[in-house]
Amino acid sequence: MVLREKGVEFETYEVDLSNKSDEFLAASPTGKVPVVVVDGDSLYESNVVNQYLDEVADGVSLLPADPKHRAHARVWMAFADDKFFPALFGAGIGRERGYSEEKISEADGKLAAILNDLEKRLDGRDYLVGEFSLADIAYAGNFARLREMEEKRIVPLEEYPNVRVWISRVESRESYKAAL
Ligand SMILES: N[C@@H](CCC(=O)N[C@@H](CS)C(=O)NCC(=O)O)C(=O)O
Repeated sequence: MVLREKGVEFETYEVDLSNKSDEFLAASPTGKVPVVVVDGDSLYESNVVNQYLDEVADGVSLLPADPKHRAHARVWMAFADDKFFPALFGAGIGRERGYSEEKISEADGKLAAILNDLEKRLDGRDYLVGEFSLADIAYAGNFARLREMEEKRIVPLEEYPNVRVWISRVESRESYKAAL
């Protein structure tokens, strides 16, 4: 999404994460995606990579200009990493991987609290911080998973109308549709 929002041309290569090549493991110290190799140095952690790309590529800036607003964008990026993703993972993949009922219901409760925080934040806002930014992108990678969980009735998205509209707003961007 970042590359497309910035108008950067790129080619896509598939990485088989169930059978990682030596080339990939040499590039990715954590064995995970995303990773960007710049002059032999590997940069990883999606929010770090996204900020790097935003800084080096021309095109519209994906962080607000005002330092305080930038800080808020980073707060919401950290919230995605530290809270949203682990809770979504626990509630979604946890079921597939046979976590105990107790662990799953704990993850469901955490996810509900997190969606509630997002719901409040999005009240009266189109995006998390000002215009569309890296803060929104930090969540978008998991929207498809969230939709699946909605279909399976694991997540009652109708209880979070602001979140629902925000998800649709992000999903309607060309950069999102092209990245799917
Ligand atoms: N916090 C990291 C998470 C990266 C991550 O977990 N990537 C997954 C794909 S979404 C991965 O590469 N998994 C392969 C593996 O763990 O073997 C980030 O945001 O970049």
